[in-house]
Amino acid sequence: MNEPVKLLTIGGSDSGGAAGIQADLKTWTALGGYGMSVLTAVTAQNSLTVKDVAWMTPRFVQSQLEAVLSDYGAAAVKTGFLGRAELIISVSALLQKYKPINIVIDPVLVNHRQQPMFPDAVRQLYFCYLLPLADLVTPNVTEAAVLLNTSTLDSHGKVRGAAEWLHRRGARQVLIKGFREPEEVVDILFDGSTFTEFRQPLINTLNTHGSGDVLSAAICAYLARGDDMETAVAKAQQFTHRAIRRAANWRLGGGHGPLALFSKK
Ligand code: PXL
Repeated sequence: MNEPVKLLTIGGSDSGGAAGIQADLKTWTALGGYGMSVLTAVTAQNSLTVKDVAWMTPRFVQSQLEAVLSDYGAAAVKTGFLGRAELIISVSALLQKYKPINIVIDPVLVNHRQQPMFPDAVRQLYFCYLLPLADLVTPNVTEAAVLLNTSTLDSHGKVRGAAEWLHRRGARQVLIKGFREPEEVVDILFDGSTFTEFRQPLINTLNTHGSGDVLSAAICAYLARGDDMETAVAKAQQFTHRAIRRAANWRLGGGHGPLALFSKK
């Protein structure tokens, strides 16, 4: 029997089902993986706004991680919604204890309207506790700017500089997602010596809620299946692009809707 690869997301629930652990678990199901989830928070959220957040305690996050990693283990792990200092420290401690391979750190710092969601201390803790554990860190352009505490990254040169900086702060590889050009969206990968650009045509739609989560989750799944980083990013970008295209005309809520992660049979 062909066993599925085991994949673990550490992040928040999106009650609207577009982002967060719901995006990760649906992506992994679509790709044939076995998804597990450690919840850091539950959000009350829809296509318009994040209305409320209930945080798990650090002890309970650790307890979930112990349960999963001491038994199932994981072929790849992704972190997402970690907007509290003590949760970042707890997650880092457990990742150092169990040392799973293929750690993807998706530094969720802004909402889908690109507004910062957490206090500044969170940004700094990413450097001390999470970037040194990351096989890949996957900020979007806005999150990379927040991490660097700078204003917009509005040129290829600035994005490349940000990627080098994040690499120097401990991430093995860096993918800066979603640089907008007039006709294309570019994701830029830096492996410590070489930059690789991944391009897709820009799709004119509001329905991109969760697209960053889907991309990083898909990378995680392909890495777990044994692809090298460049191949994993290329396949994941294609998967995400198709999912945006399929849902481009959906109108599920009044604002930014989700992606269509499953193709109709
Ligand atoms: O898309 C990033 C993200 C991830 N996880 C949760 C979120 C968001 C954005 O709002 O709420 C739970």
